Amino acid sequence: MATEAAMPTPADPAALPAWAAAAIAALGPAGLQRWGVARVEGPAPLPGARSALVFASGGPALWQGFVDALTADHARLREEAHPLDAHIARLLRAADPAPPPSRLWVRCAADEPTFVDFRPLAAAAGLGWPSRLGLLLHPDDGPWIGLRAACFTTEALPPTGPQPGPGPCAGCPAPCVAACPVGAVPRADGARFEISACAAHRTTGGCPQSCAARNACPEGAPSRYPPEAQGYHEDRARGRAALAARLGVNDDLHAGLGPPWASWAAPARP
Ligand code: B12
Ligand code: SF4
Ligand code: SF4
Repeated sequence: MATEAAMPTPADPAALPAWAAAAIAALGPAGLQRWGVARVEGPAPLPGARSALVFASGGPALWQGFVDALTADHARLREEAHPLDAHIARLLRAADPAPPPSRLWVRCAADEPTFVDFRPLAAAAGLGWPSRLGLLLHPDDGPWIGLRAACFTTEALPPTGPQPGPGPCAGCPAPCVAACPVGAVPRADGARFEISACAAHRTTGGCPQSCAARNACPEGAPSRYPPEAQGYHEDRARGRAALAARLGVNDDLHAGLGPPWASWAAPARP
């Protein structure tokens, strides 16, 4: 799938079809408040797709809504293998309950059967810049943005991206480099994040609760996820257990379910 973004235009839901404006209005208050439109060219998960409306969560709002939902209904934690992904799937279904064949929602989730490489797509939709950390940096949320879903549509929607200029890494003293204990974040401009160094460290117990390099980035500091959310994302098994204990949920059905550590040990590089 090739994507191409036009010059930046103001992100105005009123310029979009009613279903898209309604989805933006419904998802924003739930913490999926960052969105943008990328032009799609070439193969895509939906044949004939011309645009993708991309949704992301900025800062801790999505996590807070998720915890509120679990607090109201403990079964959502106990019975779901991937409760945050299931929470987002519910939000998307409510926002667009009966999509016609001309549009297809693809989630960025552990249990999503359709793979989309979300970082380039989100960058094309104007949701941020590439960074030394390997993560997309949002203008307000910095690295504290989670890419959650894209709705591919055969309609040609007005594109919103990309962000102008090189982004915040240009000229930054790069505290992220020194913060990483194993040198996974490259000092050299343009070099790739060393996922294998990070993976080797983590598979032997390093950085169990949070990524020091991500936390050292000054961009979007007020949007940093709370420690509980960082723990859940970094080590699902431990983070999930901590969440269940705090909420008083019996987590016997999926205890020990964690991230796919094998993919850290042997990252799928082309
Ligand atoms: C597999 C995966 C991993 C693997 C990495 C394997 C690998 N090959 O690198 C592991 C498990 C190690 C991992 C770790 C993490 N991940 Co991860 N991961 C993914 C996943 C599921 C697919 C990525 C992928 O394999 N793409 C395909 C391969 C071919 O791409 P690639 O070789 O890495 O890179 C190509 C392009 O993507 C491009 N590119 C690479 N990096 C970037 C960055 C930007 C900004 C752009 C524009 C382009 C670009 O260059 C390459 C050209 O071929 C995505 C979700 C998704 N579906 O996109 C999340 C995702 C990338 N991960 C994410 C995060 C947050 C993390 C972690 C911080 C862990 C965590 N707490 O969640 C760490 C940090 C990794 C780091 N600093 O880079 C977020 C990033 C959000 C953001 N702001 O950018 C994503 C988008 C998930 C999400 N829901 O938001 N991840
Ligand atoms: S600390 Fe600076 S160099 Fe590192 S990712 Fe953040 S903005 Fe980029
Ligand atoms: S998780 Fe740890 S090893 Fe990996 S990039 Fe972050 S600080 Fe470095």
